[in-house]
Amino acid sequence: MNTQEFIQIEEQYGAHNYHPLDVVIEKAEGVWVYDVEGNRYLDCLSAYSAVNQGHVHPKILAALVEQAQKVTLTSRAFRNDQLPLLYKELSEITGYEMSLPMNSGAEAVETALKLARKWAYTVKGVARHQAEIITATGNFHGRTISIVSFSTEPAYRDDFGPFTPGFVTVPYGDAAAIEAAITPNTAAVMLEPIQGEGGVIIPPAGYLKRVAEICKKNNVLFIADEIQTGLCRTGKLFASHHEDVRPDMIVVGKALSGGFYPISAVLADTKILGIFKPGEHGSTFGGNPLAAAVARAALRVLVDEKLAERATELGNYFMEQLSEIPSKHVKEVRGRGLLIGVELNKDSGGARRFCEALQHKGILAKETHDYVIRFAPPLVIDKETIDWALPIVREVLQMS
Ligand code: IF1
Repeated sequence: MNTQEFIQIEEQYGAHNYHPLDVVIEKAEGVWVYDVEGNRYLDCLSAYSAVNQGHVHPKILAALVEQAQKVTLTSRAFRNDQLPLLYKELSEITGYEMSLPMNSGAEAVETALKLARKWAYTVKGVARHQAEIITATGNFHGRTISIVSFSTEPAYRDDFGPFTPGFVTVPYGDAAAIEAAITPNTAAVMLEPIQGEGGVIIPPAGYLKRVAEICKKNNVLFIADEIQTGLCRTGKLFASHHEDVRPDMIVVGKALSGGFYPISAVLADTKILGIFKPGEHGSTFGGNPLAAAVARAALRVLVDEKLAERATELGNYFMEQLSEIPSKHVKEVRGRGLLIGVELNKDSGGARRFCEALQHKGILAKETHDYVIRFAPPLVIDKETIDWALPIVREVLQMS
């Protein structure tokens, strides 16, 4: 079957909860994906930063195949030989004493929210069911009803009420607004160190550090959602590290498996993660041996291939070159490491048409919030490939 035939079937039988580009991918390797006609594209989305290690990384594939032939799922009613090793290796790599594995990023975010509330009631002494969690405008933390309850994006939130109470939203980037929103019932502040979906929004220098100080001073937990910005994407293991901030909880997902398998986790020290007692939280697939084996291999690739350093070096080069492209459409080029956003002017006609033009020239990029083109290729990209892409991006940004 060809592209149109696949699209026709998808449109008929599948819910239309996305508006994807009309490219039907059949296989992928490294930074390249191939459609059903054999056309090759440079992937500049990395499945929203889930394939930082590159598509179908051989070492992660080998770990998946080897484990899948042994045992894939034991449930947590019993133990398995991969999860303890993942716990240990996550702790050694991230510096957090404990972790709690889940499957999707949203599940891990919900886990962090539940943990913050339980901490508020059992440690801080907040009156039960009065806990408040502060979040930021422009946030994206997942699609569950509790998470969209504090979304400021109408498309993500409207029509899904009634909403979960206990969330306070303040302008992103404004530390004073967070301090002003803190009450005796505040359990936590949850932020993305850089807002990916919000349009690659980088907060003012010192913001994260200031928020961490405010949280410490007010006995409030600082939760960093690093599901998209973490695991080397922005040039450090975690984006929080750009300001030497060590959040009380870090939420990871996506590249934790290199795109092979849904696995996410909450990272924290024992004084926080030790609060959960047996039976209080969990999930059928959470911590399964296949996910754990895949995550162990994915983490090893990040470290062995020095992907954080690579993201810094190649991200700086890519951003520098993009900034030099003269284009009446470009308002700003911004980013950190290989999480880059090109914001277009409001009279540009919107980012979608540029993404479609890029697609027809062999580059897959995704618009976010109508006017930003996100460039986030796998961190295994090389300078030669960036140099191959730049003339194409230039041509597209200079179209009328
Ligand atoms: C979609 C956005 C990105 C995330 C952060 C939690 C989650 C995500 C910072 C939830 C997930 C994905 C979800 C996917 C598209 C994509 C996305 F456009 F939706 F917002 F990346 F920016 N925290 N982001 O970025 O993780 O439950 O999906 O595993 O829902 O359309 P998940």
